[in-house]
Amino acid sequence: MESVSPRAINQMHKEVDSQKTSVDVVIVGAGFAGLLMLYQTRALGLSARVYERGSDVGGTWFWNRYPGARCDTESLEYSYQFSTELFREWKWSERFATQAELLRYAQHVARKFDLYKNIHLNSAVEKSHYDEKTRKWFTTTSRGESLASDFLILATGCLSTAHLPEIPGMERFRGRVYHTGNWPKEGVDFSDQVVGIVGTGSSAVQVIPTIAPQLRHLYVFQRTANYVVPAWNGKIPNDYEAAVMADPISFRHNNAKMIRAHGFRNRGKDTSALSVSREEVERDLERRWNIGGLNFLDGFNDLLTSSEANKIAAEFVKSKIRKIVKNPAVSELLCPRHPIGCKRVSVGDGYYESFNSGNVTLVDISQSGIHRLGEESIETDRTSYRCDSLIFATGFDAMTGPILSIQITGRNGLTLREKWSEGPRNYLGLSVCGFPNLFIMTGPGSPSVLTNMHVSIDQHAAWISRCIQSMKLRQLSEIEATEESEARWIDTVTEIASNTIFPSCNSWYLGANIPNKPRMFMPYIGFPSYERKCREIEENDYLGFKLA
Ligand code: N01
Repeated sequence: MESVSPRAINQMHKEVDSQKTSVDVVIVGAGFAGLLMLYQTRALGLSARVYERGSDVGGTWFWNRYPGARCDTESLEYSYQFSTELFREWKWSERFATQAELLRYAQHVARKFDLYKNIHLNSAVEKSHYDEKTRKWFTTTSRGESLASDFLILATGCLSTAHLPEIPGMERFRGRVYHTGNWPKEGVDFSDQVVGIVGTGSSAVQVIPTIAPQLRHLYVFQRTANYVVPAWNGKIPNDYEAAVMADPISFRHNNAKMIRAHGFRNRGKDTSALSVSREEVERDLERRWNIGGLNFLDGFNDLLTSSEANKIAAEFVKSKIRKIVKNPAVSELLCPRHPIGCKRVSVGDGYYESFNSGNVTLVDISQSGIHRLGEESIETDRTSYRCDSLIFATGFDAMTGPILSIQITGRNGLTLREKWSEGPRNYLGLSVCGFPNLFIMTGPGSPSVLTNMHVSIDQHAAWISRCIQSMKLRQLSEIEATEESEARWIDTVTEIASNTIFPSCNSWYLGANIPNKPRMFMPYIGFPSYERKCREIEENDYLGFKLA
């Protein structure tokens, strides 16, 4: 009998899939969330199609290819755990994985579970509207494809709409301009160039020490100084890896008990930093500084809720900056003025050290910003800096940007953009009143960006698929949040945040980095309580939802 290659089988599957005019589920995005959602829906015997704007899977790790890009959550935690076989077979080469390794991992998962056959690449979803008569979503893409589905699931990512600020003279600049969130696939050779980088958030913190050694000069334009803790990246210790692999289920279960769903092994005490001596708090901070990573603020239970306790941690990091950076004027400029943690703390090695190098200049633009771009320069109110290339590490229209870039129309012709004109109102972050059978993965209103994304993705994929399964079994065709449950949920998210230091500065969590974006604290703080609430709602026949 003639054998057929796996590639040919995949192609045949794809052709069959392409001829469909209706499926159970359309999923937007083939990042880690979209891939798992596809896997879960198929496991239930449902038909599904994923549309992905990129030319491959991977989402964040497909687009963010800038020099030095790597994850700030530890590899063993930042990986899928739905399959123990997958978990054990993939060997991470470092404690914090690089973008390239994370992309290879996403591709491996898509191949291993035969997911590519239902993924249409290079297909950006432009519009989707709900038809109340047929109770179906109709989705169209940039390639002119259109498909009806019972459910629409947005797995569009939280940090996937790059924000390029409007600066006068942008069109005049003759050199190359890059954004970290949209980096060219082929890479960039900056050898011997003079480069200007705008922004000092997590992306810049990784770019700066990586490219500085190859440049003639680097100008760093800083509007707000940033807290950066070390990663101390390196190989994963064999004994630690072996212990995790011996019992992945407990590993996962324990991490999910943490507020940010990671770092159980470095958990702190459930006591106030103000209930012990300052020396004891500083000893713990020193220990955590030497461990490296995002659990730096986990030592006590009020470093993110009491401004007095927070100040101890903030001062600790500033004392480190003053020790590392030799020029006192530069180190003062690098010392942040806001509470630590209200903007995401960055993790990276060698950032502050870069400013000791003769070819790196910190330019303070906190008072008057960038005035304009010249043909070959960036200009502030005082000085013009000649640059060959510019890197904008200016962040993203976070959480809502990727969702609202699609024209989504629900009941009575209401668009999601109109519905969210004053902020992303929803229930559990999962569902929006007026938009039946639409689910959002790790969106605003859910713990999302304040957690290990893999744990949140896993919880959402499982909850959504159980919900769809239950509806199919009960022959229900509509599920939708009520207006009251939505209002109560937004109050809950806001109230929890108001008891912390999070809303106290202009962060992207609040939408404050995007001109004219409505201010609303978007993530729900506390993975364990969120998970519990979702479970209770499900056990109470989807309390707060209308079912039909
Ligand atoms: O973006 P950001 P990012 N003129 O928004 C400045 C994740 N991530 O891409 O603070 C001048 O944090 C802005 O200044 P200010 C992580 O969750 C993770 O770095 O608004 N400057 C800020 O300094 C992270 O939090 C990893 O005053 C302007 C910078 O640009 C999130 O992605 C790696 C400006 C933007 O910082 C976003 O990080 C990378 C303007 N007009 C990213 N507009 C890891 O896992 C903005 N800025 C390690």
